[in-house]
Amino acid sequence: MPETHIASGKIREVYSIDDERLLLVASDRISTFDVVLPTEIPDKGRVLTGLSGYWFTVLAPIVPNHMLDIRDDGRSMECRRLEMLPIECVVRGYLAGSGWKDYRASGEVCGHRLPGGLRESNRLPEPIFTPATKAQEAHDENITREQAAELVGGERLREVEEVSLRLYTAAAEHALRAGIIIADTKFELGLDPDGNLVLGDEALTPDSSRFWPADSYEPGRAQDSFDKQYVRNYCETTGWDKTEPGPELPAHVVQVTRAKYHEAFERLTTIPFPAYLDDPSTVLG
Ligand code: Q0N
Repeated sequence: MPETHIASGKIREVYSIDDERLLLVASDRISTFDVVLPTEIPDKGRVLTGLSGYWFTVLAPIVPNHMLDIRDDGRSMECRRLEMLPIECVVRGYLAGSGWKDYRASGEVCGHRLPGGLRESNRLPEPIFTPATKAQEAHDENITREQAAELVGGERLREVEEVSLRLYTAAAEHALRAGIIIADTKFELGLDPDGNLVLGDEALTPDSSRFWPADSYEPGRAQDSFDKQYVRNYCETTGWDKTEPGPELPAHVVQVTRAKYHEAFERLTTIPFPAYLDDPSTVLG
């Protein structure tokens, strides 16, 4: 069955299986400061595919998803082909990244007026839906509800917002019990042939979300990344100017980072990672 390559992301590849199905393949590549590094992190793609599969399984009562199966390699997910909506569905539970920047400049994030006096990384009074455009190469751009409604329609937008907030809230509660703060996350939703809303892409991985270690959480500063902090700290010691090409990573940085991915998988799923490698369908419930 010759699958044809149809798209590449920085980290993942998309193949066509047939008219109804796609194959999403997660590589072991890692990016930092928006640059893909020349050194891979072994198992990273398997961890992210397994985590996505786990979340799709536990969150299926909230919304159906595109997952059909995870292949025996543990890094490839067979998916239903959807008609993807032209917005990124971002949910923020904490003030970080462009949300913090926008709040500092205007007191608002994507049209949500927030209380005064919030500090960087503070938890928000309640999670907010902050849609963004899908930029091809450049950074996704935050848009207002009104702009998002022009892209998907007002009624669909209300459905997408409610589903996104319920997904984030359920996942963030689960993760916090495992000692991981999911500060924010990005969902991609699509429509099946009957027009039903379906969750696609990867979901609630450290590449599509900000994962912070709960035990060192301290508002008033930027937080450490659960998975990439050791890589970032190493990169800062090299004098790298954060343009292509990035630095090679030494073996100790690879090993510490690989262990962080294993740890995130095991804390969130309570499944030993070797058991996933032995049989990836263990995350499918
Ligand atoms: C699709 N993207 C953008 C992989 C993900 N279920 C689907 N049906 C139709 N199209 C897509 C999906 C999904 N998922 C979504 N590309 C195709 C996100 N990509 C970026 C590269 O890595």
